[in-house]
Amino acid sequence: MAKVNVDSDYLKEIDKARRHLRALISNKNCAPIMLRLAWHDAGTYDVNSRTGGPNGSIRNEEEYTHGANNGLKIALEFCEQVKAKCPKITYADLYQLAGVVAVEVTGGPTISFSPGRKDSKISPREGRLPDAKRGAPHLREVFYRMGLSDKDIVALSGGHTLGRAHPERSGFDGPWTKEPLKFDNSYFQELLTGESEGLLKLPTDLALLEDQEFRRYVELYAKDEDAFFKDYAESHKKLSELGFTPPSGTAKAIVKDGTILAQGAVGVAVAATVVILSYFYEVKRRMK
Ligand code: TBV
Repeated sequence: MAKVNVDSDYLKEIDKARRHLRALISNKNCAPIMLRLAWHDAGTYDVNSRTGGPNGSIRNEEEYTHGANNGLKIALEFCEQVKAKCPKITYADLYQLAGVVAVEVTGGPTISFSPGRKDSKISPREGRLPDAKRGAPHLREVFYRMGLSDKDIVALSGGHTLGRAHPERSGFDGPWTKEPLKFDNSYFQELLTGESEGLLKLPTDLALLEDQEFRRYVELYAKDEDAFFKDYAESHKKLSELGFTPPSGTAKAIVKDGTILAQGAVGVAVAATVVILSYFYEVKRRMK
């Protein structure tokens, strides 16, 4: 498929899709499964063969029927409702935007989003996502294959602040935190104290405690939510852009809080000039 033309029309479509996603996610309370969808589309990336990654291939029946993707058909169908209203957006961008919005509307950090991902019809073979029944060496093997680091592993695992496991999907049962629709650092606090009854701990969750390198981050994030939010936003952005280089030299936009303030070369030049002039004006005013 040809490159995605990220022009001002495409940026408008992204903005519209973002607003539809906000409404849909708050209506259906489906932030957790939308985040899981974004992660499972991206998490197949292989840095050496440059295959897999956030390319929308999870929409292929061959891939969404992989065992690790049990239940994600629900999230794919929610996304189809948005695709019907915003047909220009690629599936690859739509699924990643859904993940970013899911974190945002549940109170998590703002994650900067660059559009332009291409769709692929080619699905990787089954077995690239982590197996929840295994330990630290397995986690490292899978995340290093994506080109991600120990810090990314722990920060992204904090995504389990949202949602729950379902017996009919994964065989596990229950939420990780007391408020599974709120994005905060409680996943790490619950992991460390282990006091609350009935909360879920997968073998991969426990691996974060047993491995010294992982545990440093667990302890930091449990006591410092700002540090968690900052690292989470960086790691999530990396995950959402595996194998993707945002196009440059196409339409630029000045975006504040997800809203396009100005777009296109001229719009950006004008907006930048206004910002610079108002700065000088402010300096002059203060000197009086
Ligand atoms: C659900 C597996 C975000 N993740 C989820 C389930 C399981 C795992 C339950 C599925 C179900 O029964 O509905 C078994 N969790 C894992 C595995 C690991 C893990 C294998 C290994 C470390 N998860 C995740 C990342 C992100 C998530 C990177 C997001 C950034 N996963 C996620 C959410 C939900 C699951 C929000 O994987 C809840 C979905 C790194 C819902 O409520 O429907 C953690 C990591 O940790 C692996």
